[in-house]
Parts: sequence; structure tokens; C-alpha cells
Amino acid sequence: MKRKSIGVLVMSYGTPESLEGVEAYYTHIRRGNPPSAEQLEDLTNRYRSIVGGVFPLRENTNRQVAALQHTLDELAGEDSFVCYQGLKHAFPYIEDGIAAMAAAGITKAIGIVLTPQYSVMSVGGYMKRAQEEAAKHGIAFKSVQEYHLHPELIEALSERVKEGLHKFDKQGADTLVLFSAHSLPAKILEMNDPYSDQLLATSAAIANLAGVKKWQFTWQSAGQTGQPWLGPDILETLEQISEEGITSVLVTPVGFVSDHLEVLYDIDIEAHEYASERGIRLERIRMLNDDPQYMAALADSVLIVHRELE
Ligand code: FEC
Repeated sequence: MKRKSIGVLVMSYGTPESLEGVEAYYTHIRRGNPPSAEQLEDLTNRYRSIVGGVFPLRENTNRQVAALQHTLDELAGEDSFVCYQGLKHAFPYIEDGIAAMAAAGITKAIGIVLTPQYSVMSVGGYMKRAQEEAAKHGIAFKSVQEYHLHPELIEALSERVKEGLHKFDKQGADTLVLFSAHSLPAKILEMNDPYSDQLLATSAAIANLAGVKKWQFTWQSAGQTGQPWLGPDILETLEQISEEGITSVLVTPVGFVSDHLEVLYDIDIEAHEYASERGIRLERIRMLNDDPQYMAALADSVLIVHRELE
């Protein structure tokens, strides 16, 4: 007999519903401070160049949540898990997801964020909001802290690296694999934050499994906040490697799991153009989106936390 349902709050970044919604979304990211007209125009133009009327992260998050539900249904045995979405900067917000669980009578829930490495400024922020809201509704709540070395994740990404390298001459023997992740304000270094180490550990594990010898890590997508962010940025790295005579690069984003603005614009348009101008051929691995092995990594991480909660 199935036991009482356990909620799974699947947390993702969120994206605007339409170009008209970009200002409200950007204001939410900036903790209620509206962007200047220039900042808004810049961001709207970036979305314009990728979306063509569709915001890919919206659909990808829907597909990921449905696929995780399916995977949990297959693996859960006597337990019954019900997935809810909780987005950081768009509807349904994290708080809406928890409220929906409470309305359905759920008293026990697990949170998981659709990014594998932990930083107090990224995953920590999602977890704090979810935990606080769950407490208000009397829901016992625990989150998956990170899954950056889960074997299914590493295998899924290493397969994509191998596939990406095959696009180049000599199966990519001369190609540099450039692992990348979203930068954060450099002040995290003073907080003993695990983010950088976890990103390097994910990168090293993928390189090892894929048999890649030539690889490097770089940051991308730093914000314009007037504070220093972690570097070097991908554009600086491309400049440096062009001076070293490298002419082919496979970008492998390890902190992102979906096709969205930071991949489709920052890598596929901005970095791609910058690399071409320097005579570098830049390709990117396919993002995981709802890849079954990625779903297996998420489901297994949820089940581990569930056993801890029992
Ligand atoms: O496709 C989409 O619509 C959304 C793409 C998107 C993802 C994403 C992931 C992360 N962010 C992280 C940190 C920050 C910090 C700030 C910040 C600002 C932005 C802006 C946009 C944006 N982020 Fe984002 N991020 C995405 C989009 N992000 C748009 C605002 C304009 C800009 O800078 O481009 C700075 C906030 C501030 O002003 O104080 C910090 C981190 C991740 C990866 C982890 C995760 O997915 O949660 C870290 C996807």
C-alpha cells in the first residue's frame, strides 16, 4: 500500500513570461530595485536575440519537472512523491510551490535545485526561502544540498563532452575543453564558500571520465553591480588562449542544466562571436535539459534525503 505523499519542491531560476514581463523579472532579481532604462534595454535586447517569442527556460523547467516526476514514480517503491515547481524569480515562486503543497495536505517535503553545485548565494538562497515558507505551513522540509559529483550526472556530461569533441578534426585531440559556470561576487571567497571548489571537482571528474587531457575552467555571465566578480571571464579566457595559439574550444557549462539566456546568448552569441574574431572555432555541448541520466541523478539525490528524513 502506498504511504502518504511526500512533496518534492523542484526549484529553478525562472524566466519572464514575455518581453513585456522583463522589467518586473529584472526588478525581482535586483531585490525590488527597478533597472535603469539602459539596463532594461540591454537585457530586453539579449532576450530578443534568443527568444523569438518563446522563453526556453519556462518550457525546459516544465519538461524537467514532469520527467523527474516520472523517474520518481518508477523508483519510489512504496512511497509516493509529488513534484511541485518553485521558481526563484518568476511565478510559481518558491513560496507558491510550498503553499500548493500545504493546500494538498502534504506534511513532509524535500527540496532540490536545478543546479548541481552549492553556494550560499545561489542554492543557499533557494533553500532558505523554501525552509522558511515550509516552517510557516508546518511542513517538515529538507533540501538536497548539492549533487555535483553524482555518478549519473558526471557520466551524462562526459558523454556530451565526447559527443562535442567529435565535431572537431581528429575527434577533438587538439581541442581545449573549457568548463564554465555563472560567476558570483568575489566576496564569496571570504565566506569559505564551496562553490568554486565544487565546480572544479565537477569539471575534473568529467574530464577524467571522458579522457580529456586539455581542459580549463572559466567564469561567465558576471553581473554589472559595481563590485568585483569571480574571474577570469570567458571573454578574457578566449583572449588568453588565442594568444597561446589554440584554435578550437568546446565550451562545457557545468553549473547550468538547461538551454536559457546565459547559454544561448552569453555563450552561443557573445562568446561565439568573440572567438570567431580571434580565429577560434567555438562549439558547446548539448545542455542536459530532461536527459534521463540527469533525472536519475536528481531522483537518487531526492531518495537519499528522503531516507535521512525518515
Ligand atoms: O533564461 C532566463 O530567462 C534566465 C537565465 C538565468 C539563469 C541564471 C542563473 C544564475 N544566476 C546566478 C547569479 C546571479 C546574480 C545576479 C544575477 C543576475 C541575472 C540577470 C539575469 C539573469 N541573472 Fe542570474 N541567471 C539568469 C539570468 N544572476 C537576466 C540580470 C541581468 C544580468 O546581469 O544579466 C546579480 C543580481 C544583482 O543584480 O544583485 C548574483 C547564478 C546562477 C546559476 C545558479 C542557478 O541557476 O540558480 C549563481 C539560469
